[in-house]
Amino acid sequence: MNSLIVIPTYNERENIGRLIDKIQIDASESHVLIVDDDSPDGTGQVAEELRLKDPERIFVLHGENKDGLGRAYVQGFRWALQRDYRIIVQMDADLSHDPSYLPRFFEAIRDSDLVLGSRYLHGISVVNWDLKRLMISKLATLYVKRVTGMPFTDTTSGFKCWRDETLRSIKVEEAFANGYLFQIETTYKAYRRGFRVHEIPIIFFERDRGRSKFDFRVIVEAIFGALKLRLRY
Ligand SMILES: Nc1nc2c(ncn2[C@@H]2O[C@H](COP(=O)(O)OP(=O)(O)O)[C@@H](O)[C@H]2O)c(=O)[nH]1
Ligand SMILES: [Mg+2]
Repeated sequence: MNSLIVIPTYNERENIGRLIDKIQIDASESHVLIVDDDSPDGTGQVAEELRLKDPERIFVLHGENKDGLGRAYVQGFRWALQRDYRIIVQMDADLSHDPSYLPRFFEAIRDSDLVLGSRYLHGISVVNWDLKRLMISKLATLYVKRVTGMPFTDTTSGFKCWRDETLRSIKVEEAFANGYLFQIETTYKAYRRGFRVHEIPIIFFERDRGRSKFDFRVIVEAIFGALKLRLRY
């Protein structure tokens, strides 16, 4: 199986090495693409050092500006689709997404076109979030379900596994959104085209190092954007 794990990074110097070590154990066959946006903390250099240690498996793209998560993923997916990867995973760099779930994604993608890692499939599986953050995320999910009609329990999760043909078919390079809305947009396009989208349960661990980049603006973008998606696709 020809798989690539795409990891966007912005100021993840303390996390990226630990994550790559874990991926090495849990998905030793997979290639990894780090997409760094010229992080001021030097994540890009750390990524280069990791690449030099294992140049057949680890690749790095360096963006010039912090253009947001959606744009970083579009760059990474384009790179993947220009090569012959059949399975493409997206995950955060901050260890919120545990690589030990990767084998389950690879298993589930055998009879799916897109697999979503869900924090809400069996109750609430989030570690170390305060009540405010949890409420925002849960309400956002309910709202998105209502507006878009998607039946999934977690539409803003960033731990996902794609078949290459699904990404090609939804024309992922034309995705307009950033932040959480990027996750909603790409899943919605796959859902609307009738692809088989399945959820598997994951436990999400809030980062213990570095800082979250998401703020109020990203949430507002997602609220209005979900309506826009419904009108556009
Ligand atoms: N390349 C790139 N990565 C980003 C950007 N914004 C966030 N990320 C990465 O996207 C992932 C999720 O971001 P994070 O701040 O942890 O969001 P949260 O988990 O929702 O709090 C992390 O790996 C970040 O380093 C960006 O503008 N460019
Ligand atoms: Mg995070």
